Amino acid sequence: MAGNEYKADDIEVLEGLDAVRVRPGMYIGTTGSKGMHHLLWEIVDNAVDEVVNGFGDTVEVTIFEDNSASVFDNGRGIPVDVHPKMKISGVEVVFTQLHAGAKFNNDNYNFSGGLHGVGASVTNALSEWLLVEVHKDGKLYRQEFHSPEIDGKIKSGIRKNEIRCVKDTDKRGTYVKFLPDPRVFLDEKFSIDVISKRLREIAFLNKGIKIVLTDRRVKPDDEFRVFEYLYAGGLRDFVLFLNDSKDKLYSEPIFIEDKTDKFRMTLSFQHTDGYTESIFSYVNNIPTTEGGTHETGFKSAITKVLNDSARKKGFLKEKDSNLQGEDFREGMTAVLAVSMQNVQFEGQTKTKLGNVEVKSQVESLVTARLEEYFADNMNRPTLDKIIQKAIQAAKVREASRLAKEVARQKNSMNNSNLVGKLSACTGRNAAINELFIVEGDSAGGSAKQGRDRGFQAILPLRGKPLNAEKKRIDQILSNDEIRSIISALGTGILEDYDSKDLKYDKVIILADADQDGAHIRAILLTFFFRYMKGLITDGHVYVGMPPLYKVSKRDGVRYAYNDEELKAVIKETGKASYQLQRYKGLGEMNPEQLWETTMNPSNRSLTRVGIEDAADAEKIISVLMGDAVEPRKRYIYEYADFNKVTLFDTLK
Ligand code: 1YM
Repeated sequence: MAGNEYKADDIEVLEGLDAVRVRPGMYIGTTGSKGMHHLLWEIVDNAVDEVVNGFGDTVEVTIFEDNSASVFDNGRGIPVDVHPKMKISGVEVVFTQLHAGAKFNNDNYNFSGGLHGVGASVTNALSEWLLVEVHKDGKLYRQEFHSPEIDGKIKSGIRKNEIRCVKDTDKRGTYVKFLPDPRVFLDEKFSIDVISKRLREIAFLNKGIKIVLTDRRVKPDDEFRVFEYLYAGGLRDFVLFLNDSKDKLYSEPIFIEDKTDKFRMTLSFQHTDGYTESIFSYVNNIPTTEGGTHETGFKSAITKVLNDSARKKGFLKEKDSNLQGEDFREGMTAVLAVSMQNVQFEGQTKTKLGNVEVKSQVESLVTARLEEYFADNMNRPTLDKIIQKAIQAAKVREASRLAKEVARQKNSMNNSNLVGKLSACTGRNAAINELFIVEGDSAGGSAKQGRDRGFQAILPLRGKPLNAEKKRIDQILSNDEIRSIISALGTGILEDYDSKDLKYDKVIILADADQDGAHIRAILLTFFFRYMKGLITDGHVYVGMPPLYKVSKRDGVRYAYNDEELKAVIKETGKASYQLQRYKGLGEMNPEQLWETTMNPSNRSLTRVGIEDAADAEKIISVLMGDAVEPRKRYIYEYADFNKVTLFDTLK
């Protein structure tokens, strides 16, 4: 360090506000847009504090053409008298001393004091100029600050003049106007979107206060843009606002407000018929986007209260297990705000409340007030709707768990008893193997005996499978018929569907040629369409066509698959006598006949099922197989009778 030794004199001692300019990041995070807006929030916070504490009722914010901003509140006005120790005005203390704030005592809690704010002095330090006007006791006082460059160095936020009374006034309150220093923030400009959003949020969080925002940066002859926010309902209005475009489960948001001496909590929530959970939480008006102990307390309280109610009201029986918190929160929009002292922020972005005691505070407040709310019979319909929705959510949750389990087990399902019904084929070549899904046990028996067991497997269906269009996934997946189909095919379902694991090249539906058979076909096709679409789009699904008639003559037997064929066969017979049998179902055929007419690849007639237009198929399925009766009637009336309607295009 030769010739470069430090002396005490070289050590620069940065006084007060100059330190802010050297390391602005330490005080406002960035010198970008966010940091510049922070200057405004410091002043807004002081104004809002004053109004929230009951002095005055209005905060006015104005953005000017030169990117300066002003804030006015009609409260008491910052003290203008000389501070006994500092020998400067109260205003000067507030704007030049880091972390200056009002003194707090037990009668005078200020929840936000010194918590989020770094203080109005930081705004002054990073402004080119700042003006304060205090309307107090009939007088208007004014003091100005600026940051001039002196001897090549910027002096930050020094006073331009002592505070002085400039005239009489009949107003009350504090007006602060400042210009963010372009030497710090370069070309950054105030964003009316950012500011209006935050001011609206503050208005929601502090019911009854009026906030007026004016943007004066408009072309000369335009009207200024003015926004006014005042919410008598506070968080209740916030929730209604958030749910505005949604379908609500009940019209009146639940609203809870409570305070102990050092802790205040406000909560409002309302369920929509959607599935997303949106919880917004705040501490001292600051968003806690990462959540924290207040949210945890809120969540455990509603889970407990609603589970207890569900049991008490008989929605949950003794043997039923509790619903989970996420079930109760499905579709819920909630806003939770707490005000407290000594806040500890944690998390990646320091937006998570860390104070452990808050969990139990919120939990017991919410529990007590919610129990009270739901004890009122007037609120019973709301309670019922919330619980019913949660029960539904739990079923869906259980169903997706099941679906995943089915998918996971898809390869090991061979061993499960479900496949007991399946008569597997002996060959292992998936490229030629065929699975016949056969309506009824007796036809299944014939098919089993008549088949070529080398490549043909038989799965008899006992009853009708569930209609995938009408039942929830959990019901569908607990249906035996459906489960045996899934396990026989091996592919898994839905997002787990994997064509690589398909064990058959052809999946052939064999049902009777009557109304019931048509219904079973439609149900199976609907299931494949909803749960294994690839099976259809890849052309693996076929409909088997059993004959409708058997014509026995002396020289042998002929089969006819429809009325036209029957006519032709009878014509061929000429004058010879014949015996005609009309099959009423597959079960009337013996194994040999079934093989000959329907299963033998060289004689049979199969119809391949395809989808020409998926969206169209979607629509048709939901109309034909769904719940709504009217559209189905209309469709059938317009197009065909149900039996003949082709659910899908059939590709020969
Ligand atoms: C446009 C910004 O700063 N309003 C404001 C600030 C104060 C008071 C009133 C106030 C507070 C108290 C007593 C008190 C502040 N005063 C101080 C300090 N609007 C704006 N309105 N009298 C007036 O809290 O006891 C800090 S902020 F420290 F001087 F008391």
